[in-house]
Amino acid sequence: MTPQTVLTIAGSDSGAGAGIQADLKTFAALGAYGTSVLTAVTAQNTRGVDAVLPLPPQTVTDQLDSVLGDFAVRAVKTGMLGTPAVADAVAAAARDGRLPRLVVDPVLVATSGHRLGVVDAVERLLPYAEVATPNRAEAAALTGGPVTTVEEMVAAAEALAAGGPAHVVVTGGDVDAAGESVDVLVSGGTTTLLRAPRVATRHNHGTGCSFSAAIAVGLAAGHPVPVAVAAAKEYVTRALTGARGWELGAGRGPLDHFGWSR
Ligand code: PXL
Repeated sequence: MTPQTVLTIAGSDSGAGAGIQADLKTFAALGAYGTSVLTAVTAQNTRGVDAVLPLPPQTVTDQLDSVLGDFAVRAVKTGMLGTPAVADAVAAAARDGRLPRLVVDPVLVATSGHRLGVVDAVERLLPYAEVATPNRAEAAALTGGPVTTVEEMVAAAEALAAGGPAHVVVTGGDVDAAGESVDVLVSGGTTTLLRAPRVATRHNHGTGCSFSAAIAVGLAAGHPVPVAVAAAKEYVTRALTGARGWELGAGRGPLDHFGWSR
């Protein structure tokens, strides 16, 4: 059977733990056919980001035209956009209705501290998102308030949902919640806490990328947002668990994307 086609619009991670590489692995692990539009090239490994080259907006538009002109793309996710000009190019495609079932992962800063995007750029795209998936730091940057507790995650998710995307998940894999990873989903006016056991590992590089990519696969299959989000959380928990004993690089290593199928 022909797989559903999904598209990631994101940056390249040369260490292949996050970005385009994490997205394509997630798509493949979950049975979708992944296409990719690169927004930037990063030089990085498990220890951090060493250099970033944003691509020209026209190069992004050219890739979008090539992919969307040929493939029946069912769902799209965006990750690192890099510059406001690239965000504008992507937002123009969204405005024209060319990016179905859009998941926006508002990537702003790598865990290593390297800046990968600006709030201004992300805000240009958020109004077109069906689902937005900020982590706590990104939710704080977008709402202007601290997001350190589950209560603040709820407030931030509700504030973001009021201003654009129909569905918002604020991820809190790192929130202090008694050994649990808690995400907050606001969907159709209803707020839900999604809980999973916290996986004790430093190999969590690319968790956010993989989560939003997995949501896009669920949406491409036609699932409602809450179903796609719950399945994505299960997938990421499994991928984190699989990589606990891995030794790939000296820093924060990648997830076990294909543990799902083993
Ligand atoms: O996890 C956010 C992210 C997204 N995209 C790229 C990245 C990172 C984090 O390092 O490198 C390319």
